[in-house]
Amino acid sequence: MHNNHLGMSAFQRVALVNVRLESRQRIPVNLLVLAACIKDRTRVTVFDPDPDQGDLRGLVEFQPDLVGISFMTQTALRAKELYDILRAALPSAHFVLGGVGPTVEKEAVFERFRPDAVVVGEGEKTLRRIVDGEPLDQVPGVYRTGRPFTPGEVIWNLDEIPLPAYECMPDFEKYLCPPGGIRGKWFDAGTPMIMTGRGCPYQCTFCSSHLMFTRKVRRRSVDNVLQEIRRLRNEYGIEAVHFLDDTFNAPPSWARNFCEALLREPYRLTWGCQVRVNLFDPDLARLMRKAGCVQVDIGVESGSPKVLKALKKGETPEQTAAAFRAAHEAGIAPMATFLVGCPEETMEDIELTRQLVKRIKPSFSEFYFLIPFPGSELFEQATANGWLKDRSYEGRGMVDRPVMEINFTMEQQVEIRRAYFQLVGWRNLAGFVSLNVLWAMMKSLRPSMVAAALKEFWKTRNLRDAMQAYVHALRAAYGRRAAQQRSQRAAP
Ligand code: B12
Ligand code: SF4
Repeated sequence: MHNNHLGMSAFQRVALVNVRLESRQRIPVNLLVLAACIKDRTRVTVFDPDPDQGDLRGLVEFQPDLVGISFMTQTALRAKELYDILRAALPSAHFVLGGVGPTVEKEAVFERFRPDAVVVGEGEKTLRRIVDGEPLDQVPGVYRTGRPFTPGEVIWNLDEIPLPAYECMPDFEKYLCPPGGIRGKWFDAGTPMIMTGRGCPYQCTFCSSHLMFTRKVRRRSVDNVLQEIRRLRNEYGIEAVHFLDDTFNAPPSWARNFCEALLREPYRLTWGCQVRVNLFDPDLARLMRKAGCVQVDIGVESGSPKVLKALKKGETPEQTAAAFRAAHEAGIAPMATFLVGCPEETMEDIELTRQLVKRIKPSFSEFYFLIPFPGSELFEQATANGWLKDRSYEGRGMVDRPVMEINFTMEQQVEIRRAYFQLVGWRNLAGFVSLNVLWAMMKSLRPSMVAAALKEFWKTRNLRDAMQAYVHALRAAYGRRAAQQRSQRAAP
């Protein structure tokens, strides 16, 4: 039986591990921030194992005495696999689990994994206290079955949180790779993500964000965010970023102040973010465009007022139409996400959504099946009404098939989604593969990438594997380039 008490001693080597299902890589900003909080106390490294490569050697060779694993509900199964492998390979290490997955299901996760601790909520202060060797029962935010639980401290002043410690990720430069996360554009150094705030005051029934960040909006100071941007530019040559806040324009005054401050900076930055339509207007759109915003992602969900009400979205189709108009007119590409299989949704509501799609002309549209994540109001409704038919979404990442039956069968939902995608087919293609991207792709092609792809195809006769080999070679080439440029910048 593993010792479930960490005792008073501090840890010498901490590994923070991200769990992902796709070979597509995104900088694990949350873990880099956590690393920044403890790097003055211990040696810390952030790992982001590629599920397709399956190589955990670097992590095991690091010989951590504390392993922190981060996952969401939809990556929980992969997290358990990784946990079992690492626990066997590192028998004397201690294990803590954190992230939205453990936070919304702390009891079940503790029972399933039996770790030393589950960290509930924001991890910065809790992890620091664990690393300092405080007895676990005294650390707020630590959950263990059968022990008293005190919620962790909310960090009200976000400027207290240090900037992400990119240097704690051994192959960080590999993440600075084109095309980046802004559709239809190509950035040689990729598009790192920045979080400028936490907390959202809205009540959407499918959302569990408040369990992590509360319903009170907290924003970093504009200057604090600019420091992160300047560092990314000066050290890594970044030209574009993506803001991953739930709602970038809450409150709109913060977004305005940020844009005005950005315009006073001596460089130009290209960026994208997520906005709510009820807080977006033509003036803000124009100002954001002037400050470099080229893409806004908008959770439209439905074209039916009745469905929006059932989801407690707090927005109307009219507001959505006005916001899309404002974005198009300002020259910002508005991207839309919609939900399929909502409560109270009938064929008339689907028709209203189709009409709205035609009216607002999103530059790119995505259609998701509605998933009831634990901790959300929808999850309670789904359980109470017997809507949930399939819980396997815990292992599947991007959710590609329905899991509930409310008014439509699974087959009908698949058909509805297919018809939606048909409606936006060309527009989606144009939003994604612009001439600019095609030209940049051609220019970036290197014989080594083509050779890697051909070799893999020869071996497996599988086009997907060949594409993946190409992408790995591309990342490696850009990673080497970014590392080289970084050392040149650092040289006196
Ligand atoms: C950016 C984002 C994405 C991005 C990138 C995700 C990524 N892995 O980097 C993309 C677009 C890919 C994405 C996709 C999806 N996402 Co998403 N996403 C977010 C978003 C907006 C921000 C995530 C983030 O970086 N937050 C900032 C950091 C600082 O917070 P954090 O990760 O929670 O970390 C803190 C704590 O959790 C804790 N912590 C985290 N890890 C660890 C580890 C240890 C050891 C410790 C001690 C502490 C700790 O400390 C951190 C600092 O305080 C959140 C909403 C949100 N507000 O968080 C949704 C969210 C995480 N996504 C969600 C969902 C549902 C999805 C999708 C399933 C959507 C879909 N329908 O396909 C997919 C699934 C992707 C996948 N393969 O897993 C849900 C998750 C619900 C759940 N129960 O799991 C959220 C909460 C949104 C919501 N409204 O409900 N997402
Ligand atoms: S879905 Fe977005 S707007 Fe709605 S409550 Fe969650 S974070 Fe807020």
